[in-house]
Amino acid sequence: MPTYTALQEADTNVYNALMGEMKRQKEGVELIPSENYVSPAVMETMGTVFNNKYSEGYPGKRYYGGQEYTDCVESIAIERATKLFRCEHANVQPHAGAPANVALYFALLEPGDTVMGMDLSHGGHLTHGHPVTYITKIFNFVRYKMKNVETGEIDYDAMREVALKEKPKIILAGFSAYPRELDYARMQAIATEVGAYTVADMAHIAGMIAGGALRNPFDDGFDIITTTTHKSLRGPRGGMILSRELELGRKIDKSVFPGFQGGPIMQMVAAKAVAFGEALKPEFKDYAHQIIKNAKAMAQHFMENGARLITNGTDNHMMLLDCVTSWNITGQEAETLFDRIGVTLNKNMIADDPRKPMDPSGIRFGTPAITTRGMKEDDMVTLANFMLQAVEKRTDDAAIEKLHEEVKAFCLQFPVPGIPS
Ligand code: DSN
Repeated sequence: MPTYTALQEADTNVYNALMGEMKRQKEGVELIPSENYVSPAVMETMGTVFNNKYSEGYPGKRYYGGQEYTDCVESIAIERATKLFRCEHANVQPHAGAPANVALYFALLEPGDTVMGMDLSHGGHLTHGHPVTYITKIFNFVRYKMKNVETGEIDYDAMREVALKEKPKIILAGFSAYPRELDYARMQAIATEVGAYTVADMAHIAGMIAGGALRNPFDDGFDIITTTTHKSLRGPRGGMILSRELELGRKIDKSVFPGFQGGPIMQMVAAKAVAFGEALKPEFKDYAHQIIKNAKAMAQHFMENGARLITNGTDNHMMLLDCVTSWNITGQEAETLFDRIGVTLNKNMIADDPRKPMDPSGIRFGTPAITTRGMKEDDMVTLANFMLQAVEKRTDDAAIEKLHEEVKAFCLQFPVPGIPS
């Protein structure tokens, strides 16, 4: 475990903040579905001298000298990523998920071209065409939604109709707040009919796909997958673009660099290599399946106790709970209440939410991080009960403080990788 003695000597303020954050992570429950805890090996790699190197270009074709070892780690990352997701090409340089998506659009589209993605109000992501993003000044976005909010079924007939009319160049599968599986084969069939590329933004579910617990869109003929590497995939903070075929991958390489980004963040590329190596191990399969078992157990317990979950359950790692209908409190009030007992999650819009994004009706939470800590189905029931008790006793400060102590004692039984107990 790192000791951080150099940091302590050099900068007390940052050192103290780091110690506070380590304590917070150790003593609290992390339920934000896009967060996770990396292994000590991944963490160590992020803080290495690869930080000191500029490496514009790709292995074997760089603009600066001294690339013997950067070429080595980037090649390992690429080789492992393509093996993990069963595809021909990987670009491991995107700094994060949003830049990966933007670089992808510029690789495949001309200004004015159309992309069809999931409506943000039904779980899509900002980079799939929300008007607040600059990409909507350049490309045209059309949307699809759920047909049935009670089951989460996507309206594939409407998707086809819009696709036939609008002729999108990309049909985009993927979400940041949707708890069900998508029918990739059906989307691929629509894309084939209208001559569109198929792209899956699997940022949230990459770990479950890598571990074989969710379907791999490439198996249904998808052209491209974009992802972050730090969510369920349990790697360093960053992005990646995978292509089923090499030729498309070459276009994407040009778009990422020099089209969109400058030098790659090479310590993160090295850490991606380490994380992908971990994800190729058999125990990662167990982890991926356990994430979903845990989410289903937690969803079931909330529903048995009268909570309204959007789509009435989950197929993946994530749940969306309608706090207004379930508990007569807003999503913001729920987020603040759970913070007080050491449970971290995020307020979130629910499908067709009448409220505003900063004050929505729901919360979003999930299981990748707590599964990394070794929690199982029984522990999901314990955690859900802590949360249900907090809702019930929310006006009683002493009861909330007592619950906080109980949550802390519970958490300390499950070590966080890389943080001394
Ligand atoms: N911020 C990520 C999430 O939490 O879903 C998506 O960009």
